Amino acid sequence: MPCSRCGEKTLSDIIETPKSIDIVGKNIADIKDVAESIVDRRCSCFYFTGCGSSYYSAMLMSFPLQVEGIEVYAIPSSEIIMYYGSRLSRNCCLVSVSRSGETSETLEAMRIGKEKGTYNVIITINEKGAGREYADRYLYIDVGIERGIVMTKSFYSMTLTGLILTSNIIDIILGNKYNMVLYLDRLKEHAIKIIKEKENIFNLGNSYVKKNINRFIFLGSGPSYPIALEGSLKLKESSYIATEAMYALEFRHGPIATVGENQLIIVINQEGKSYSYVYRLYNDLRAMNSYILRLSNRDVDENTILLSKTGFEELDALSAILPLQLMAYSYATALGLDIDSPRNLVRVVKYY
Ligand code: F1P
Repeated sequence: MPCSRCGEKTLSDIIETPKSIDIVGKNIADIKDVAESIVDRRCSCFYFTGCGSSYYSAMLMSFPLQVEGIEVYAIPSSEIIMYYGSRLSRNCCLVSVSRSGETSETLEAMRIGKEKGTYNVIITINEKGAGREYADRYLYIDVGIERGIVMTKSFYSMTLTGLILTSNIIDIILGNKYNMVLYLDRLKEHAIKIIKEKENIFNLGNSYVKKNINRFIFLGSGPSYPIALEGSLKLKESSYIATEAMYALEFRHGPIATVGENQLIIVINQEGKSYSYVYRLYNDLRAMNSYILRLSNRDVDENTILLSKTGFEELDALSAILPLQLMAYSYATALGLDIDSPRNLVRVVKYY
């Protein structure tokens, strides 16, 4: 039975995304200053870390640094504690992502880094997080509290902050000029349009419940793989159903056997190096009559939700999370579940 007042807090967080983009834009000078401090520190290796959604945020923001001569790793905080801590050194920069700035694994990863001499940066929306104790730079983005438990505007704004940070590092090192102000305008335009037309996405979520679809496979490539992971987690943590995410073309190697089941395949197909390969997979899957939803900024058909077209692939990939958050909200609500207080979830995980 659909739940009328369920998810109001989470929906209001999601609807604040355009305002959050503006607030990140107001922090560009601070972000640039942190980028300069990282370059001055001459970090030759970068570790990006976090937990849950914040780990996926860390994955995406690390992408622009995947260039010649820079060692980049995106690893969950727990794995740094258990396996990778010994590899941290003063040559490394550790960028931690944490909405609360209080998650125990992330704080411990930062402590280990500090002990090993890493240059520690944390990106957070909590002004007074415990992470301050271990941080050389504390990148606080004042988007306001997140009322819901699952991460929505915090994911978007921390990831955007991290992408501005890493693209600035590349700017300084390689002289690649990014027009971030123009990109943010286009990103905001897209967010406003998606929110204005949110009923279309709500109708999709409701239709999936009506069709008894309770298996979802999210496909993404390059910078949209972390978004596939986050979209899958959003649905899983709010509706408790079987969802999974994988690199798009990996679907051909086994999981394609599931085509024919009552499932939805969600293909994130942003313009960029992977575009034509993923578009071919999408068309092959359509020919196999699978339920499929595409998110793209090119070759838009009736089955495609529009992505932003900033010309910066990582940002266009990030733009996909907004419709996926709205879909998770509508699907949970149509099931009569309250995404504002998902079963077993806590706002801050303080134990491991
Ligand atoms: C990370 C996290 C979220 C998750 C839930 C509990 O928190 O695990 O990813 O969705 O809200 O907290 P944080 O380190 O970003 O505060």
